Amino acid sequence: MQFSTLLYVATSLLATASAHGGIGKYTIGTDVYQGWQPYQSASGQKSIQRQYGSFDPLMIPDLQKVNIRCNNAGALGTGLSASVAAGSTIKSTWTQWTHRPAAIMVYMAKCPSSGCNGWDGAGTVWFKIAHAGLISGTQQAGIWIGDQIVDTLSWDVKIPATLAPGEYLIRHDLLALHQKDNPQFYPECAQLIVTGSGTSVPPSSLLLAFPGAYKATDPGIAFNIDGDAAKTATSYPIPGGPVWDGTGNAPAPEPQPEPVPTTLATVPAPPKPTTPSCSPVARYGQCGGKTYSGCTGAVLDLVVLDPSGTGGRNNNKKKAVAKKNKKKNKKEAAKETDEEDWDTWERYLARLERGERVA
Ligand SMILES: [Cu+2]
Repeated sequence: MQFSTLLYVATSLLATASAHGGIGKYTIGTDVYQGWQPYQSASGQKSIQRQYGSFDPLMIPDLQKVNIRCNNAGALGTGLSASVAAGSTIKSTWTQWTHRPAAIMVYMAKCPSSGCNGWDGAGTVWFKIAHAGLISGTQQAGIWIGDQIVDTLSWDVKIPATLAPGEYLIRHDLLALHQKDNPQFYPECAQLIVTGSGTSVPPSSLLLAFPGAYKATDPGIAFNIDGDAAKTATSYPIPGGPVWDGTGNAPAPEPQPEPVPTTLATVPAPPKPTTPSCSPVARYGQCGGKTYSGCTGAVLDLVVLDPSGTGGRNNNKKKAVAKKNKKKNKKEAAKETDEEDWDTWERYLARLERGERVA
């Protein structure tokens, strides 16, 4: 074998070994974060991305292994994290990608208070923040998000604007579907420090575990792109459940206000108060002079407030009382001339009874 042939074979083997793909860098604003370099020595490498071994895919049997989480056997961080504001965009750039029929899923997981670097992402802690699959056309002949990634080698994902700040892992997962019933998974994780004033975390019903989130029987995983159904189907069921919409539980729920009725028909009218909000005072009791500061409610039964006229009966009653008082006053005044002051007081009260304004 000639040297040139040997070189060709060697180059082909290397190309085969490193076909497929992996994220090589993350760009946040103007900051570029180098990804893990699986074909360079692990010694001394530092990256926001978790260590992984190659651009080779994980397969169906790996769905039950810890490798499916971050494409390693639990290797932890190398001390670096990228700061990113909630609501901003992370651009992932793949070193290479070759499979056009492919979906992408992106998840995050809140790291414990000790931070991400020493945490392996175990538990039902992952929530999906973005995904894409079949863009247009049929499964077999249409345009997939994988086409875009082959063409541009990049994809943007937005950190939910409402997400509570803190340390998170982010997990990108490309799913190649070009081989019938043999899906290939390409997950990688990176460490983030999310900033901002958001208060939301996803509801527990949306949280997933890796391994566990994917099953071999999921319709998007038990998938035959060569089958008859793929010739006509114009949508693709992306694995891993729905994307969190950014609303949901606050980490430390605030006390909730009283529920507001939404349907009048189901809400009885509030009962009328059985006691006035201001305790009535004895009749005339409020006439204590300028300094009086007590309840003024009792005066209402003296002043005519009856625009409809239906209270005429009460008016007649008051007039009768006043007349009686007047007659009584005359009689008493004749007998007791020294009670003039008292008479003045009685007349004052009578004017009040008639609803006249008195100084
Ligand atoms: Cu591949």
